[in-house]
Amino acid sequence: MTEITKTVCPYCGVGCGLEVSPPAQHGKPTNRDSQGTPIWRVRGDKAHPSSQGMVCVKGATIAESLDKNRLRYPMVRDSLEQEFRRATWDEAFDIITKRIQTVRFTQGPEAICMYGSGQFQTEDYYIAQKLMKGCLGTNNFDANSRLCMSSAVAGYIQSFGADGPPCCYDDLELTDCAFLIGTNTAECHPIIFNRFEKYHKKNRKVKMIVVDPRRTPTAEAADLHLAIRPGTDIDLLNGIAHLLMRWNYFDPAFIEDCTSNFPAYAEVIRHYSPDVVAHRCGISVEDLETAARYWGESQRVLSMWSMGVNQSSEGTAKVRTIINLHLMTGQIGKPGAGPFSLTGQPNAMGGREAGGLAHLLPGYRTVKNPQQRAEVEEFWGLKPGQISPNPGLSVWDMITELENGNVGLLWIAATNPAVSMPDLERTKKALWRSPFTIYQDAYYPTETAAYAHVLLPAAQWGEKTGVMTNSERVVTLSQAFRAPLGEAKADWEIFAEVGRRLGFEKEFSFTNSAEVYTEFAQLTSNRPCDMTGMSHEQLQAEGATQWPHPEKKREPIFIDSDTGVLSFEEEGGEKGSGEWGMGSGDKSSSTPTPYSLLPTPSKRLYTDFRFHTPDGRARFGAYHSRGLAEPPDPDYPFVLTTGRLYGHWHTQTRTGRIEKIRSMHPQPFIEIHPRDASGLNIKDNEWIEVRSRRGKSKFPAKITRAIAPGTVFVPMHWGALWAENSEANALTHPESCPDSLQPELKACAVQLVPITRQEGERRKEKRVKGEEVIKMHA
Ligand SMILES: Nc1nc2c(c(=O)[nH]1)N[C@H]1C(S)=C(S)[C@@H](COP(=O)(O)OP(=O)(O)OC[C@H]3O[C@@H](n4cnc5c(=O)[nH]c(N)nc54)[C@H](O)[C@@H]3O)O[C@H]1N2
Ligand SMILES: Nc1nc2c(c(=O)[nH]1)N[C@H]1C(S)=C(S)[C@@H](COP(=O)(O)OP(=O)(O)OC[C@H]3O[C@@H](n4cnc5c(=O)[nH]c(N)nc54)[C@H](O)[C@@H]3O)O[C@H]1N2
Ligand code: SF4
Ligand SMILES: [Mo]
Repeated sequence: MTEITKTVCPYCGVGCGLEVSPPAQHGKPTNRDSQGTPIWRVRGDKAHPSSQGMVCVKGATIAESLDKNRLRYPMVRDSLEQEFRRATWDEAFDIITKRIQTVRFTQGPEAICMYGSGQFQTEDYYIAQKLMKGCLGTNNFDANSRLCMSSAVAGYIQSFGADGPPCCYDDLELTDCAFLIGTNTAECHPIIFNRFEKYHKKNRKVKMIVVDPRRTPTAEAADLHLAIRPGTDIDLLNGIAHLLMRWNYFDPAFIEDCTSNFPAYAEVIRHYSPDVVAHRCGISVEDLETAARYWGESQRVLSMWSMGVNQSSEGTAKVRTIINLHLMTGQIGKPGAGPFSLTGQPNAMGGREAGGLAHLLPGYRTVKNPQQRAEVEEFWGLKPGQISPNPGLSVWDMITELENGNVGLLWIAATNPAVSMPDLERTKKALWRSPFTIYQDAYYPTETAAYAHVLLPAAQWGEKTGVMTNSERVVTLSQAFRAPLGEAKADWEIFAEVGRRLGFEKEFSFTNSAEVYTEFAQLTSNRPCDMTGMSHEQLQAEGATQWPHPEKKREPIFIDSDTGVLSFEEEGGEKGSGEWGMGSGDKSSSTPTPYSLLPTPSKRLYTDFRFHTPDGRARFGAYHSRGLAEPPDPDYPFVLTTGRLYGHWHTQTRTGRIEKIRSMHPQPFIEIHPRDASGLNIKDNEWIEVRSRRGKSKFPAKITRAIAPGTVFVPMHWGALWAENSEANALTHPESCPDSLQPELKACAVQLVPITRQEGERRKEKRVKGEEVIKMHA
C-alpha cells in the first residue's frame, strides 16, 4: 500500500487540500523530473471541504520545486562585500544571540526588527510574536501581509469591530450576483473561480460583475465588465450606492437595527450622480446602471476583492466602501451574500490570528488595547507592562528607519523584499545599509540573500508540520512527509532556539509544533477566532476545520427542572462564558451562556446581525474618492499597474524552476493598448523602457485591447535574478493608505520610451545570460 499524506497547498489563500505520495510506488515507475530527480506525487484531496479535489497548475507541480536550489546549511559573513562561508548552526545561533543582546542593551529593543510572511505556518508566526512582542518587548514584527491584506484587516476592524472574512466558499454556489472588484480570480484564486464558474454557467440568472481596468480572464467570464480607470473604485461604489438609494433598493430596517453612521454616508453618496461617476470612472452610464440593477435586484450578493482594492493609498476606504453596499442592502450574514476578501497567501489568515502585524497581538487582539495586552502578558507569564503599547514599525517604516540608522538588527524570513517591496532602488539601498541582516529562506540564491550577513536554511512545506488557515477560515494541518533537506530547520524551531539561548528556556520549551499550536489555540479562547477546540491531533482525525471552533461542548451535570438552568463543572469555568463569536472580550457585562445553549457555529459570521463593535452595530464608512497617490501628468502620462500571472508565484523562487510553468510564462512583458503602441511606433515584442520618478525598467511590448488606453500592465514576478532590469518595483512608489499602511503597488505614473530593435535583441541575449547565472547556482 502506498502511504498518502494529507496536506494543504502552500501557494495561494484558496487553501486546496492535497494528497502526497512518495515518488517510488509499488508497481508504478518512479516519478522523475527532467534531470532525473525523483518527485513526490501530488493530487487534489477530494475530501477537503474547500477545494473538493481540485488543484491548479501551481499546486499540481509544487513537488518539483522541493529539491532545486535549496539553501542547505547556515552561511555567514562579516560584511556584505565578503563571500559567505559555511557555518554550523551553533556558530550561527551564537552570532545571532550575541548581536541581539548587544543591540538590546545599547540601542534598545526597538532597534530589533523582524519581517515575516503569510507563508509561515501559524506555529512560526506564534513563536515569532512571543519572542519579539513578548520576550524582547518590541512590536517591530511586520509581515508581507502589509503589502497584501492589511487594508482588508483595517476595513473589517473599522466596519465590524473585528477582522475576519464573514463568508465561506459554499456562498459561491448560493449567490445570485458575484461582484468581483480588483481581483483576477481566474488566475490568482483559480479554484474559487472554478467553483463559481461551474455554478454561473449552469444558472443563467446568476450575474457576474467584474471591476478591473484590464480585461483579464476573470473579466472575460463576466456578464458585465466595468473597465474603470485605475483608482476610481470609490467613485464607482458610491455611484452604485447612489442609484440603489434612488431606486429604493436599500434595506431601511437593516440600516436602522444593525448599523451606525448611515447619515454621514448618505450625505457622501448624494454627490455621486451617474454622469459624474461614469465620467470619472471612464465607463458608460448604462453600464453603471446595469451594475446597480444587478445588485439591487439580486436576493443574494457576494462581493469578492483582492489586490486591486487593498493595494491602494485609500485601500481601507475602498474596503469599507464595499462593505457599505452590503450594509445598506442587508447583504450579509446569510447564505450566498457578504463582503469576502480573497486572501493572497496560504496562511496570511493564520498570521492575522497569531497577531502577525506590527499593531496586532495573538487572538485578534491589538497592542493598543491595555486589557488585551494584559491578557497576553499574563498568558505568557511576563511581567505587566512587558508588551509595548506602541504599534511597531510597518515594513516600509523599517526601510526608512534603516535609512535613519536606527535599526540594529533586521531579521527577514519567508519573503523576498529585494523584489517585492515598492521603490526597489530605495529599498535595496536601505537594505545595503543594514548593520546586521539575518535572512531565513528555503532557497538560494534569491535576490534578498545579497543583503544578508547570515543565511539560515528553512525547512519548508512537506518538511515540517503545522497549520494554515485559508480565506474561508478553514484550518488545515500541513503535514511533513519527508525530512528537512540538508540542515534546514522549521522557522518556529529557529526562533525558539534563539529564544532559549537568550534565557527564555521556559517560554520556548516546546518539543514539537503540536505543542506550539495547542498553546496558541488556548490564547484564542473567547475571541472571534476561537480555535480552542482544535489541535494537530483533532485536525488529523477530523480533517480541515473552520473557525470559530471552541472547545467541545461540556455536558451539564445538573439541570434545574423548574428554571431550566444548567450547571456545569467548574473546571475552565470561563470557557463556557461570554458571547462566543462576539469577541468583545468583556467578560463582566454578559451573563455567562453555557456552550450547549449557544447556536451551532455557522459557516458564516454575523448570522445574528450583531457585530463586534461596542454597540453591536456595523459602522458605515463615509468616504469621498481621493484617487491615485501619483496620478498621471504630462511628464509621466501613463498609469502603470502591476500584478500576477496564472502559473508563477511571486518572485519565482519555486515556480521559476518548474519547466511547465516556465514555458507558460517564458519572459516578462508590458501590456499596452494598440492605440498607445502606435503612438510610440512600437510593434509587438519590441522593447519599451518604462520610467517613473524612481527608476527604470525594460520590457517587450505585448499589444492588446485587454488594457485600456493610457494604462499599462507588467507582471511582478521578474526580479534581478530572472531578467535584467524588468523589475516592476523599480517603478512603484511607497505611498500608502493612512489606516492600513499598505502601499499603492497597483498604480504609479510612468513614461514610455521605445528602445531600438537592435538594442532589444542585445537585451534578449543579456536576459539569457541572467538565466545562466541562475543555472550556475543550481
Ligand atoms: N498565480 C498566482 N496566484 C496568486 C499569487 C501569485 O503570485 N500567482 N499570489 C497570491 C497573492 S499573495 C495575492 S495577494 C493574490 C492577488 O490576487 P489578485 O489581486 O487577483 O491579483 P493581482 O494580479 O495582483 O491584481 C488583481 C487585479 O487588480 C487590477 N487592478 C489594478 N488597479 C486597479 C484598480 O484601481 N481598481 C480595480 N478594481 N482593480 C485594479 C489589476 O488589473 C489586476 O487584474 O493572488 C494570490 N494568488
Ligand atoms: N509591484 C508589485 N509588488 C508586489 C505585489 C504586486 O501586486 N505588485 N504584491 C505584493 C504582495 S500581495 C505580496 S504577498 C508580496 C509577495 O512577495 P514575497 O513575499 O517577497 O514573495 P515570495 O516569492 O512568495 O517570497 C517568499 C519567500 O519565502 C521562501 N519560502 C518558501 N517557503 C518557506 C518557508 O517555509 N520558510 C521560509 N523561511 N522561507 C520560505 C521562498 O523561497 C521565497 O523566497 O509581493 C508584494 N509586492
Ligand atoms: S488554487 Fe491556490 S491553493 Fe489551490 S492549488 Fe492553486 S495555488 Fe494551490
Ligand atoms: Mo499577497
